[in-house]
Amino acid sequence: MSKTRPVKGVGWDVGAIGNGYEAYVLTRDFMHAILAVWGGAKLADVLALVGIPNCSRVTPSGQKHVEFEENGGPYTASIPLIQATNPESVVLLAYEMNGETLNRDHGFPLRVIVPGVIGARSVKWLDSINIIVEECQGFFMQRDYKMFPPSVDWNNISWPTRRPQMDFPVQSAICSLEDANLVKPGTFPTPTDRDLFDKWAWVLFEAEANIPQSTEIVAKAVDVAGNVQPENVDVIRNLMGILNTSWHRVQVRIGHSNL
Ligand SMILES: Nc1nc2c(c(=O)[nH]1)N[C@H]1C(S)=C(S)[C@@H](COP(=O)(O)O)O[C@H]1N2
Ligand SMILES: [Mo]
Repeated sequence: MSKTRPVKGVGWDVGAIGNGYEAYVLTRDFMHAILAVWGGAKLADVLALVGIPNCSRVTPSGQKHVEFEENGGPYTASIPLIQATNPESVVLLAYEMNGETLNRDHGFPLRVIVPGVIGARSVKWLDSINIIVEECQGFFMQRDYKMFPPSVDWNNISWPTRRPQMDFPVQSAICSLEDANLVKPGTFPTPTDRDLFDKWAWVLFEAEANIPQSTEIVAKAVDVAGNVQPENVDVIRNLMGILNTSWHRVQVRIGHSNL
């Protein structure tokens, strides 16, 4: 987003999209990391152990929230209790990543993983879990990670008018190419669904197409409901610079490598 007009916030590239990995240039080598496998205890099971059963919107505690607090710092987030206790939402208290003990950067000794929800709610270095009546009032829930329309700027922003961002819009990114990559003349992308489907993870597509000359490769996803990514960033520009789901474009230069 900052390429056309600066935004406040983190300088995201196609990173910040990892299921547990934020890589700034995504290449094939990073794919194992992007598709991280998390190990831990299901939050629903842990809550049941301390006497908090599954609930629905109409059960007395159904409007409550589960708040996660980091150890020794200000980072907090919350999710609805109905989501936390839903066995199908598989919210995890993770202590392993890719079969190994969680490392410090990813949240050792314990972190939350909320599948299908923006990474900002997956609190690392977890210290306590609180059942609270209202959504968490912490900074990162109420004053950050909210989506505003392009008309809102720092002069007219009103934070309470938007809910904390939780879900993701439809998104895609090109992993195995970088700008100015040399691609041999011959074959390259046309999407083929490789029957790889996981509700919570990135789905990897590979494609081959003939590219006779230097060109631009564009990735654009359509979900099962027909939701699409916007072609340009202007319609989704927002002062925080979040959720840039505009088409990912990569310039490809055709040439013969000396290798
Ligand atoms: N305690 C704590 N947890 C946190 C954060 C943080 O700053 N402090 N950042 C959040 C954000 S914004 C993201 S995107 C993810 C990143 O997790 P990762 O480093 O494992 O990719 O952690 C989340 N959990
Ligand atoms: Mo983030």
